[in-house]
Amino acid sequence: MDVTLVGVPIQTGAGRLGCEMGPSALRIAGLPDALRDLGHRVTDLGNVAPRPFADMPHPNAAVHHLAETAAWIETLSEIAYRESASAMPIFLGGDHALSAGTVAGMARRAQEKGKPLFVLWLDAHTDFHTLESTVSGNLHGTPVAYFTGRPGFDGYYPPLLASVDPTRVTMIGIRSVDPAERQALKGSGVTVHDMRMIDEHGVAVLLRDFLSRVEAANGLLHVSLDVDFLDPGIAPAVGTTVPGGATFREAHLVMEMLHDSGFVTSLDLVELNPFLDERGRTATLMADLAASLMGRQVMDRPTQDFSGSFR
Ligand code: HAR
Ligand code: MN
Ligand code: MN
Ligand code: MN
Repeated sequence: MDVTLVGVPIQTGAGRLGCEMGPSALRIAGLPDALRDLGHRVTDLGNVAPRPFADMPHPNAAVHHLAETAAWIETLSEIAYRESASAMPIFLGGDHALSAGTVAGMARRAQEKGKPLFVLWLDAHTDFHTLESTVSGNLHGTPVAYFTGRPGFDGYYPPLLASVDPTRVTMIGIRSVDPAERQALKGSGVTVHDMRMIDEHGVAVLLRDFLSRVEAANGLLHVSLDVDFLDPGIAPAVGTTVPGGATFREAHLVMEMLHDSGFVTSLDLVELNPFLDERGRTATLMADLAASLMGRQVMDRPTQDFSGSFR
C-alpha cells in the first residue's frame, strides 16, 4: 500500500507544551521502517506548518490559541484531501485539535468518491465541545463537534466543505466526559462505547458491530487514536491521563481487526507528549499499534526492540 506520513507538530490545542515533539518521537520509535518492513511504500512529507494567521479573539475568554489552531486545521484539511487521492495518509501528532482538519479533509475526499465516511474515535474523551461550551479552552476538546457540523465554529474554524454524519461516528474507550458534552451527545447519533462497555462485552464485539456497518455502506474509514485511549500504566506520555484505559492486548486487538477489515483509509496518531514519556515506551507502543493496524501479525512481532538505534 502507498502510505504518506505527515508530521503535525501542533500543540496549541493542548493545555501543556510538548506535543510538538510527537512526530519526532514516533519516527525515532521506528514507525517509518516498521511500515516499510511490512511491504508498504512509505513517503514521509516531514513536518508541515500551518498557513499564516493573525490574532482572533473569541467571546469565550477561556479559548486560547484560536487563530493558530484554526490555521493548522485549514492547512491539514487541504493536506488530507490532497494526499488521500493517491495514498493512505497517516498523521503523526501533535494534539487532537489536528483531527478537525484531517477528518474534514477526508470527508471531502469521501464526498468526491460518492462514499460515506465513517470515523472510529479511540479516546478517553469525546472531544465534543464547541468554542462556546469549552471550559478549559483547550481546543483539542473540540474536533468531533466541528467535523460533525455542530454550530458554534462559524467565522473561526474554516468553513466545512463536507461534514461527517454523526451516526457514522463511533467512540471507544470513553471515560471522561464534561457535562456540556454529555448533553450535546444525547440524541446526536454518535455511538459512545465507554470503558464499561468494553468490560462487559469485550472490545471485539463492539468493533465488529461498527465494522459491519462500514462494510454494509461501502464506506471509507478514518481512525483517530488518542494516546489516552490506553491505560496510563502502559502509556504515560500524555497530558490528560485518565485511569482505567484500554490494555495492551485490547488496543492491539482493535488494530489487528482494523487491518483485517481492509477498510481503513486514513489514520491519526495524536496527543503523544514525549516530554512526559518514560524511556520512549509510549512512543514505541504507539508505533507498535500503528504497525499492527498496517498488517503486523502477533506472531511477527520482533523479539527485540531496536527502536532508536541506527541500522
Ligand atoms: N473535555 C476536557 C476539556 O475540554 C478534556 C479534553 C481532553 N482532550 C484530549 N483529547 N486530551 O481527547 O478540557
Ligand atoms: Mn501561549
Ligand atoms: Mn482526544
Ligand atoms: Mn483524550
